[in-house]
Amino acid sequence: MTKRLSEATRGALPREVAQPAYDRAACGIGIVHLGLGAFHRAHQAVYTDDILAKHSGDWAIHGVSLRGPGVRDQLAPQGGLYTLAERGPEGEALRVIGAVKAVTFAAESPEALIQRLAAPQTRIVSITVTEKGYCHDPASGKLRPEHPDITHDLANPGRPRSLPGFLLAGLRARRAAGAKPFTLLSCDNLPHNGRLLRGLILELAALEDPGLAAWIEDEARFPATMIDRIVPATTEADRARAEERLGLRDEGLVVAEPFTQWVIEEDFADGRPPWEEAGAEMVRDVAPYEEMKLRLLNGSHSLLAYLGYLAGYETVADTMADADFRRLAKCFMDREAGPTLKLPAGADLEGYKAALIERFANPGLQHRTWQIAMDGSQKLPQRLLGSLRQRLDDGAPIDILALAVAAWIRYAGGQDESGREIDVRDPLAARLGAVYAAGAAPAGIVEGFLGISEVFDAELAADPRLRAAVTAALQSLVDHGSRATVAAALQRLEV
Ligand code: CS2
Repeated sequence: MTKRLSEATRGALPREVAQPAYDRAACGIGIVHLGLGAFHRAHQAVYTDDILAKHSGDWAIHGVSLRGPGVRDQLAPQGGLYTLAERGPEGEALRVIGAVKAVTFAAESPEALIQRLAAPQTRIVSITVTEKGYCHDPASGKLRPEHPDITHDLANPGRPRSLPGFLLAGLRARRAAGAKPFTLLSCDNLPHNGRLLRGLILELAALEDPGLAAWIEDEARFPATMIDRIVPATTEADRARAEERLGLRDEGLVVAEPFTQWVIEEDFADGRPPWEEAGAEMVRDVAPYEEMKLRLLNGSHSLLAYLGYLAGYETVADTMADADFRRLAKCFMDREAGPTLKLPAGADLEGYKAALIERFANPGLQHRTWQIAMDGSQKLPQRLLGSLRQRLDDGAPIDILALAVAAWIRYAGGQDESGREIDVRDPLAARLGAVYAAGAAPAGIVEGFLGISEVFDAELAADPRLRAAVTAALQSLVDHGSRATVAAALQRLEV
């Protein structure tokens, strides 16, 4: 059996594989990261690795999984080391990342995690737990006190389960120790992620102890971020291919596109690594960057994922290889999502959109439409519904936005175009399926979906233009399928 990647074996890596040239042992842990998925390992951890390579310093990462022991089992035996495979149209570059020094699974010892959060050395707690990890209502941005993990955490504040519960426990322990709070750095694809997280923590704290809530309000910092890099889930085929090149087995491998971007609000409670030296952009207001990214990149991604999946395409690159779908994505950005944006100063909108088309088409990435289709109920509001609301306010056409919503509904119904079952992953999956089944015909189905208040606010739900456009699109998807519907939409739009 091939040996595992680790400090002891990495000396044997081939020369073409980059690896940490700094003394990992000398770097103390200053960041706790909650949600140690592939995205963090291919994004923030890489920026931090660059900084450690330049300056050393106490900014190494303690990575924590909240959901299961899998990542811990992949990384702990490797001393936190893993490989980043950067795949562009021209090939693949491999680099071993050393920034993650400790890896744990929260549920195994919640007390130990709280202690780590409370330790004065912990200056930043960064977060990538995906949309659903925030235990909030996506349409309103408010905490769901009835969420099972939140009720659990209110009853067991010393042994929490949820992201807000752990953050609050860490803050509580720091306050008790007379220390200042850490900075809470949300790196999830949520609108105003810093402000959103702050609101949720304050709501939870207020339910427990108004004094704690007031202290957090005054002292804690929640900078917003815009994060961008396409990082598909790693497959066994990826690991086998890397093993051939590395000569070592790496269970923690992550695969990403070459592009990466990180925009961070300059608002930290207790220092930060000089991430700008690794290419991050430090700004006063992240909102225009974030909106541009969520509405163009993620909006098109969801559009392509639902329509592409229904059309039988396995990956985004496969979907983009179909000229009609590519034109639809371009038209979506040009005519519907793009015009809603307040652009960041100096932004090159045309260049950005053109780059997105190329990034989606990257044949080196096997980004499954099914993966992006996941958790639609949590994603739609910021990706599509913000643009929709604005277009409706402006009296502007919403054809493609409505088609995207209809494709999500069709997908969430749980059966593909050949009648095969779809493995719909979504916290609301059971309800979505039931609403679809109860609707019988498209008008009734759309009526039912618009009534899901976690996704559609009352104003959107009541808009007759939205209802009519989504119903017509769903009717076409049901009667003619995704490909024919896309072709007809392009014809109508004269693209
Ligand atoms: C994707 C994102 O899975 C998804 O829903 O749209 O993960 C996307 O790849 C990233 O946001 C790109 O930065």
